[in-house]
Amino acid sequence: RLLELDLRRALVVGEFELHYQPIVAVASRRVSGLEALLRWRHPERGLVPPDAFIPLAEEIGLIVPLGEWVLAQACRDAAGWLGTPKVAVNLSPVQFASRGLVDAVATALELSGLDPARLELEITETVMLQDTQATLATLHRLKALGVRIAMDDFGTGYSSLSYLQRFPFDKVKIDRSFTSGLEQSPRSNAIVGAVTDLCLGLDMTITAEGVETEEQLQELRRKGCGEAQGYLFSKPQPAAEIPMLLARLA
Ligand code: G
Ligand code: G
Ligand code: MN
Ligand code: NA
Repeated sequence: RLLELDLRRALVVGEFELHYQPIVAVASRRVSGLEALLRWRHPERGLVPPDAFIPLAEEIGLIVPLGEWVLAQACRDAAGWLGTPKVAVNLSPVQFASRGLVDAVATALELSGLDPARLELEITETVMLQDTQATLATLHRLKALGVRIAMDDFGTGYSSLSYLQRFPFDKVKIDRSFTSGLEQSPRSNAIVGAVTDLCLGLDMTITAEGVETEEQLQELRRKGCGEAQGYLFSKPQPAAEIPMLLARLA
């Protein structure tokens, strides 16, 4: 279990870093928030993406302390940014189900001084498959802290409209597999339109992920989609680049 040892060591010696990708208001093109995306700066392997180590971190329980580090670091970073953009943090289902999650969020907010309304927690549909009562209780405790909750990768998992009815989401992020078909695929186009209308009706923000072209952005604008995220605006950037990015896109 070489990788396991390596991963535990990485957290201790501080080899993880956060990159950030802007989330932009479709109408104004202003940055409304930034999503924190975890990277591992490995001494020999270089920059390792999360898909390569998060499943193992979940398996060995390291995702809990690692996730706490992400929460604390993202809140600290955001508290120092110019203006008041939100910061979005991805939560693993394992981390979501862990006992200390709500306390970890509260602690990250307290130590950073970040306004809770500027913290957004992204959870996937997998979380909803777990014990509904416990999930609902956790979501309400998080909401009581004043943070926002977003459903990530909407449409790819076991999407059920009942989740939108039962759980207090502030935002839905529609998966990039739908965005990428906006122009060529009438089906993807119809799905994005329907999900946008649904979110508008439920008073939730909708963010289209993976926006890569100006044409996709215009189509999203026509549909009334509130926010967009993707390479059209920026790839995820190291934390140190964010002040300049904010000055440029503000
Ligand atoms: O940035 P990239 O496209 O490589 O991210 C790949 C996946 O890793 C995405 O699905 C994203 O949600 C997930 N991810 C990125 N950062 C974190 C994190 O801090 N915690 C968890 N649990 N998942 C993350
Ligand atoms: O699952 P989640 O939405 O958290 O994952 C976000 C991931 O999507 C990030 O790792 C990021 O690198 C990737 N991503 C962000 N914007 C784009 C885009 O415009 N095109 C593609 N192909 N990937 C993107
Ligand atoms: Mn995400
Ligand atoms: Na996503």
